[in-house]
Amino acid sequence: ERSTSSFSYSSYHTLEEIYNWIDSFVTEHSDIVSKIQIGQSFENRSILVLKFSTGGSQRPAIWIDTGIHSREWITHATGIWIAKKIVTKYGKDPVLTNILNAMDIFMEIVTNPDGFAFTHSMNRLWRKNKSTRPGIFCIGVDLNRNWKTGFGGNGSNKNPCSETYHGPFPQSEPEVAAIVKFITAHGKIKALISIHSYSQMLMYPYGHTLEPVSNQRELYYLAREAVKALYEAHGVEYIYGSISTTLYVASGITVDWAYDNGIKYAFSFELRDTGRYGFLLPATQIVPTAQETWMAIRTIMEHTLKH
Ligand code: ING
Ligand code: ZN
Repeated sequence: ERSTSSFSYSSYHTLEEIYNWIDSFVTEHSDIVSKIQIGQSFENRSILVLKFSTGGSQRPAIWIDTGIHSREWITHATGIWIAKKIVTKYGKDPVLTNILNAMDIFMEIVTNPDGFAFTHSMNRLWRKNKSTRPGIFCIGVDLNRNWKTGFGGNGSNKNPCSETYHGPFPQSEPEVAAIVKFITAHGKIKALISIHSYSQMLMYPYGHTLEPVSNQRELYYLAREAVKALYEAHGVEYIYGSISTTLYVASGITVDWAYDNGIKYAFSFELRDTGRYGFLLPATQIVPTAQETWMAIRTIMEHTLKH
């Protein structure tokens, strides 16, 4: 793939295709996008982040990650479409333009590259990463149970064979440690959006406890606004609320860590659908899913900019 003009935004792609697209994309939009390698996966693949910036030095920023669970293919595809949307609409969409004139946006499209490669080669429904440890016969840690906040608590599993295995210690996995290091060093991430599928939900912390966060009312009203904007795109209904009260208790998750590390706008999406196709969402739904998700993310970004 030498240019993004031949890339299909309405198809699912392999890791190699996505990494080639990233290289073409940053070359074609070098005025606004750059590529940062924040680390390496367990199997030594590059962990890449796209940085969207219109200047300044280390502006406050918004973080978006997709694909932390490798089988959730709609999330990578949505991230790619949104990246393209951002470069296309800067200078045209006044809301996005205001955001990018004051803040940077970071996007990690393939947050679990080893797992993603495995979903193409061996097991389409692989969720965890691919780490192995001496004396442990099952493979992989759930990267959405490996964060320090609430590590090892309810809704995570100490059995390495479990789909929600939390790993041997907090941030044991290079894919998680790389993000922790990057976000901590940056120091000015104001919003974090971690994208999963499926179930059609928009949620905020906490996951590890039923206790409400200090700005829970603000997050509730912002989620309502974002879900309304999403609905207006294609009439798809999302439910919203805290993770623990809306979905289930889950510990050691990305957004709880983000929140307790000063990122007061921390959200997690569960994209389409509600189970008809589940993780195997037809590619015909990529663009509509991305369009509606973008409207919700834009709402969250706009609020973050104003506060
Ligand atoms: N479900 C998520 C999981 O990790 C989730 C639900 C999302 C929990 C965000 C906590 C935070 O169990 C899927 N489908 O991955
Ligand atoms: Zn997930």
